[in-house]
Amino acid sequence: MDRRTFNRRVLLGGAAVATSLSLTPESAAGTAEAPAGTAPAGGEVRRIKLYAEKLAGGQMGYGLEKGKATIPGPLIELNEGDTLHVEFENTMDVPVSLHVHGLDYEISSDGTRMNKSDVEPGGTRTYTWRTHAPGRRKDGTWRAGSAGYWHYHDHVVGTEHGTGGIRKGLYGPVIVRRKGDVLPDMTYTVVFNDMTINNKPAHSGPDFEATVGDRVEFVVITHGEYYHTFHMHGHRWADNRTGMLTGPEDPSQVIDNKICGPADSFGFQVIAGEGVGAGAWMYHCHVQSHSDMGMVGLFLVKKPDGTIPGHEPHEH
Ligand SMILES: [Cu+2]
Repeated sequence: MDRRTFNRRVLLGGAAVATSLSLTPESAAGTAEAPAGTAPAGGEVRRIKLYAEKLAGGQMGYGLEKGKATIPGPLIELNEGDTLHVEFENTMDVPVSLHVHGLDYEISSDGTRMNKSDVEPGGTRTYTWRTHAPGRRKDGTWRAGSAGYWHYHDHVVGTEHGTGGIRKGLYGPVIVRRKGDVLPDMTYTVVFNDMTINNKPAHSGPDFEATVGDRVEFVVITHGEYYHTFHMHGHRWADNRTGMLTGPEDPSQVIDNKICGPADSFGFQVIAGEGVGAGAWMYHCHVQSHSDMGMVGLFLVKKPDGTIPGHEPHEH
């Protein structure tokens, strides 16, 4: 089997998510084929190209191809043990960088001006990110694995902390999966950035679509000046690494609302419409003034025939 098919979305041959990244491994040494629907063992070396670009309206974004930058930037998925080389090109007229949270990297991949790891206009630099599985240290203490919902962002535009770059849209999600993790049918990213969601104007979403029964993964990230609370109507998740309970005795709290401060990130999976059915389910920041100011979008859960009861599509 083609090693690129580690992603169930690819295995199933459909419902691929545009922002999902199917990474090309250079080496599959030491890995075992995993059953469909679960992540295989890690340990692959992968390589991608990433571009920083100017977008309309003074915004900026990351993209996997020239002219295809998006806000948020592309989802980067890895398995614990993988190494990723990101060949990063700056197509803009100001220095920019790539700084990741949660993963292992040497100081030369820090993505800060202080460590001379930013990229001048027109320049290229390879950032190397590594990940690892949990394990015991020699002293017997436990070292956490890399698995989690993480993110990357610029660290140099505007200020030496990338305040201007982040504000303009230079951020994106990273998911590191553990062997055996359940894979979703689709993944959506919600970034509370100052008073926007994904840098969109207030009261304009973004909206996310699914069909009843789909396994939908959400990655939630905050950037900017404010604390926010992510709330979704009709759906709940577990407040742990995966957002899923491991069994009926799993002590993780089940929640439908979670605080997310600047540079925090978390993720979870839901079964769309489980127990509640199709509908235009709101998600929003639950700080009341923030909801009122438009930090709201819709989780549009369709019936199998494509309709959504009680919902007239409209600009909101
Ligand atoms: Cu808020």
